[in-house]
Amino acid sequence: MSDTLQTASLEADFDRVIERHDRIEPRDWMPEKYRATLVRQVAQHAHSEIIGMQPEGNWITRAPSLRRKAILLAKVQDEAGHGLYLYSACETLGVTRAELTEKLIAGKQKYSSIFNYPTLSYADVGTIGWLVDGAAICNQVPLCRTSYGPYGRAMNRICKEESFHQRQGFELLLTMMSGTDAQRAMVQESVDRFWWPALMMFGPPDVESPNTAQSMAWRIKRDTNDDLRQKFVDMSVPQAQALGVTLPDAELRWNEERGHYDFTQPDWDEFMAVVKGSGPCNAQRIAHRKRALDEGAWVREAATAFARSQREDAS
Ligand code: FAQ
Repeated sequence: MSDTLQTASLEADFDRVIERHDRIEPRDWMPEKYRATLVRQVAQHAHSEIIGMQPEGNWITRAPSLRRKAILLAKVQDEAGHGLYLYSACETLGVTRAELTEKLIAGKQKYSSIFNYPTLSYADVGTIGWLVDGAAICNQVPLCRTSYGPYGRAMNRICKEESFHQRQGFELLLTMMSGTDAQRAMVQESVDRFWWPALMMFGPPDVESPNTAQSMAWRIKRDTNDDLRQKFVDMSVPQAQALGVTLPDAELRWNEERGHYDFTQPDWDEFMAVVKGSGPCNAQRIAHRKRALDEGAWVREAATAFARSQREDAS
């Protein structure tokens, strides 16, 4: 068979797997652009989990009680674990974790815009759990059915843990909301700051999203950015009412005809600026990641030397 005929037949097999809502596995043939799209999305997702440790990690030494410190430590450790599952999934596509980290530090790969905003009070730990993990769950539950096997399986486990994170954030805010006026004001101020960046997490509006159509056709993404954003708003409004906080959007109201809440779009110019590196914490986040990488070099060298000596002893 000629090369062209063989590629056409492999492509037809690939299309049939996608059509059946089945999984593509690492050793299966896949179009180069499918592979590149997955590397881009999964790497960006992994980097988000790792960089996402920083805003909450900022409060570990200043947690208000031993119980809150233990909860926060466990959550931040979970995010590290999520990053590692996702780097492993990405490595099945023929890239190494070291290459991906290098690209992150060089600004050639992205991470979620949300982590370029600062955490200014302990209420932010609760708001990140409630809104940021809440948005992450909305986005990630459908990704459990993504077409690439290792990514979907990583998402199954991550989603279970993210649901727990969301509940702990809500519980922290609920506790603060039943406290003093100052604590309630702290929660409201935090929600006012995080609401708009949380809406941005789903990516640009569908009409401006260059990747959505192809990623949906390949079933890498299972829903569009706008559909997931709407789902998040619909889910968050009753939760805000239960907490007793006001979401900072005067246009937020139930639309009987649509069966959804109407809401104001976030500032997309701000989103673009943050994605391009001009957010409040972009430089700080990457500098911190680079410092951790440099300071950990001796650990990686020692682990590699130990693994090599074990292999030599065994042979
Ligand atoms: N931030 O065409 P689209 C977490 C980029 S949750 C930065 O719509 P796509 C858990 C996008 O890459 C957060 N950049 O792109 C946690 C593209 O640029 P490129 C992580 C963004 O891929 C909680 C361009 O804009 N979750 O970490 C963002 O089809 C608490 C055009 O956009 C995931 O990554 C953004 N928000 O859709 C951890 C979920 N949005 O690459 C710690 C998986 C878009 O062409 C504490 N990812 N861009 O140069 C996805 O579902 C998708 O990649 C989207 C973007 C929906 C994020």
